[in-house]
Order: sequence, then C-alpha cells, then structure tokens
Amino acid sequence: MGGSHRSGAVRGTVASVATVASIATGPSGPVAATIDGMQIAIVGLAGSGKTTVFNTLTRGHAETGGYGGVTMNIGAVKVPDDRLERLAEVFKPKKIVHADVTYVDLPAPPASTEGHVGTEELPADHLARLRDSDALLHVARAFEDPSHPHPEGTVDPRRDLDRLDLEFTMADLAMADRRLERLKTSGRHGTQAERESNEREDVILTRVKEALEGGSAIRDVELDPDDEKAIRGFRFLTQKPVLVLLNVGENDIGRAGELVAEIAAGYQHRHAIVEALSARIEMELGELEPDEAAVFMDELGIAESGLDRVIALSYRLLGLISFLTAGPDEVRAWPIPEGSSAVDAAGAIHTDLARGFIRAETVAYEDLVSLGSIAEARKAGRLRSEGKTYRVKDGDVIEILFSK
Ligand SMILES: Nc1nc2c(ncn2[C@@H]2O[C@H](COP(=O)(O)OP(=O)(O)OP(=O)(O)O)[C@@H](O)[C@H]2O)c(=O)[nH]1
Ligand SMILES: [Mg+2]
Repeated sequence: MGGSHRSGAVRGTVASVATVASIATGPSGPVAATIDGMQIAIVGLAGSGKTTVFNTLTRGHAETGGYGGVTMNIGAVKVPDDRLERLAEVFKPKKIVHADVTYVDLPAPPASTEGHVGTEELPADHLARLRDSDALLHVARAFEDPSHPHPEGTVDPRRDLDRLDLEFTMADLAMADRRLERLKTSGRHGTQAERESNEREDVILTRVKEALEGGSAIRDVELDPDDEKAIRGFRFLTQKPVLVLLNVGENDIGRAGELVAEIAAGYQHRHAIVEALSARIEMELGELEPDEAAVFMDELGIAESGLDRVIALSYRLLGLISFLTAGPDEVRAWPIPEGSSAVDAAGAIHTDLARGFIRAETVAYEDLVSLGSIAEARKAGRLRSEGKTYRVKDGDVIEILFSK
C-alpha cells in the first residue's frame, strides 16, 4: 500500500486508454482508427452520400461517387468541446485530449431477394462492424443532382429510409427466427437453469419477432433491462439508436428545417433523431482554411457548420456524457455513459483508480472557470468530495484520490 494518490499522478504513466490500429480500406488507403470506445456505423442506400458524410466528419479523403462502392472506411473523430479550450487557459496543460467517437462508413447492403437477406450477404468483416456498432447514422438522399440521377428516378428520402429499415428488419427477423427454431429443438435440454433461461429467451424473442413482423423496429419494443440483457448478444440492427441524416442539396439548405420536421413527423421512434446536413457543402467547408470557410458560409447564408451539431447529436444518441480532468499535463474529456458513478469514472481513466478508489474531488466546469482555479473553488466551497456512488454529471471536473 502506498498511501493515497491523485489521479493526475498516474495519468502520466497511463499512455493511452485506447489502442490505435491501421485498417486497410482498399483504394482509399489505410485510415487510422481508435478501435476501443464507441462506434457509429454510417449506413444508407447506394449513392446517398455516406462516404461524403464520412469524409466530412473525419476530414478524410476517401473516394466518393463509386455508386454502390464496396469499400469500408473507418475513422476516429474528436468530439468538439469548447470547455477544454477554456480549461486550457486556466491550467496551461502540455496537451488537450478530446473525447472521440469512431465512424465506420459501410457500403449499402445488397437488396434482399426470395430466400436471401441482403444485409446478411455483406462481407463478414462489414457485417461484424455493423453488428458491433453502438448506433447507426442513417444517411438518406435528399439532394437533387441531374448529373447523378437517383436510380429510382425520383428523390424521396422517406421511401429510401423505409427501404433500408426494411432490410435491417429482415436481417433481424432472420436471426430471431433461426434462434427460435433452435430453441424449439435444443431448448428443452440441459439443466433446469438452462431450460428456464431458454424459456425466457423464447418469450422475449417471440415478442421481438411479432414486432418485426408488424413492421416495427426493436428499438420501439418496451424491454426491461433484464430482457435487453438477454438479447444483447444478438446485436440486432433495429435495436440500435439511430440518427437519420437527410443529405440536402446545396440549394435546399434554406428549407432543411422544414424537411426535417416533415420526415421526423413520420418517423416517430424511440432512440431516433432526425437531422439534416448538406454533405457536399460540409465536405468543401472542411477543406478550406477557417477564414476562407467563414467567407464561403457567409455567401451561402449559413450561420454555423452542421458538422459539430451532428457529432454532438451522435454523442447524445450514444447516451454519453463527458467528465473532465484538468492539470498541468493535460486537459481531457472522458466519455462515460450517462448515469455512471464516480467509481465508473475512475475506472474509465484506469482500472487501478477504480480498484483503489478513495474519493472524487469534483467541481462543476462553470464554477471552476468563473472562480478561476481549483484553490479558489475550494475556498468558495464549490469543490466537493464525493464517494463511490456519486452520479457523475456532464462537465464535472474530477480528480480521483486512490490508494495503490
Ligand atoms: N449535389 C450533391 N451531390 C452530393 C451530395 N452528397 C453526395 N453527393 C454526390 O453523390 C455521389 C455519391 O456520394 P457518396 O458519398 O459516394 O455516396 P455513398 O452513399 O458513399 O455511395 P456508395 O458508397 O457508392 O453507396 C457523389 O458523386 C457525391 O459527390 C450533396 O450534398 N449534393
Ligand atoms: Mg461510399
């Protein structure tokens, strides 16, 4: 036992919580990505603008316009957070570390035919990425472009959304059916505990199957936490939270709000958000220097880039909040699920901090910046001592005290 320590002391020795890997992505070359952490799959019909959105988010240069491309692109994106810059003014750290989210740009699944579920015919690595993702970013084409006619002849985002949703519904249904079939034959064997667990699974999957057959997504089925846990392993596609992104044309930015309202009215699902973005414009903005971008935005009559909003929305969709750590080495945002406790927060930094947790010294971001320093916050009684079960709030600046 080495007495009590502060989280800042070990942070220097914990190089990085995330692992970095390179993933070959075909013609567009390798894209470095953070594998750990949350992943969002960008899905949508062929030519809807998925890769353009991916490039926008990651400031990447993956090839677009393949129309039915087969390349998977993976990239990590920093979650914008002005608070880190403000804290850096106070702490003058050596570095600033943003929370990040990984986006995976997946080719459109082939259409289903009699006896074949298109989504299941995706290459194994693509399907695994899709199933492992924590949320979906569903891009639907809302832009007109005579040089790229829509294969259906008309631009109709609602129709396209439904089409892909139906593909995912069929993929989930096929999986539920297979499992129910198996439970029917082998479910009666095993120990009593196994048989009971099989029966329970049968009941939940039957509900899920009925919902899917009725055209609902699993995200709309009311499942209690135990039910959810029982089917978590299936990684159902229609259970994932979804951000619908209407990819509007450069001439339609003015009526994007109207279109969002119209589509959202017909897309009332739990864990679903509808937003609009002009992917082409955002991609071009991302390639400009900040002052050039400001001029371009002025010309287009747009007040703010939609990009930060989309990233922030995806973060919220994942149910994440950020707590902050600040010191002379680094100022950092840490993503944790909403509802996490102080000891969970400690564990997000390092397992040693969770194991030896003594207490968390916490101050709200607003208090810290208005008072100017930790010492002043302490004097003003705004620095609180919190125990293991404290429910962490977004923007809490935390230092963990722990024993080794
Ligand atoms: N005019 C216009 N064209 C766009 C916009 N977004 C994408 N495009 C164009 O539409 C075509 C398809 O865009 P991609 O981003 O490659 O679409 P995708 O969904 O990745 O396509 P696949 O991967 O082939 O399924 C490209 O030629 C893009 O330049 C937009 O907002 N406006
Ligand atoms: Mg693409």
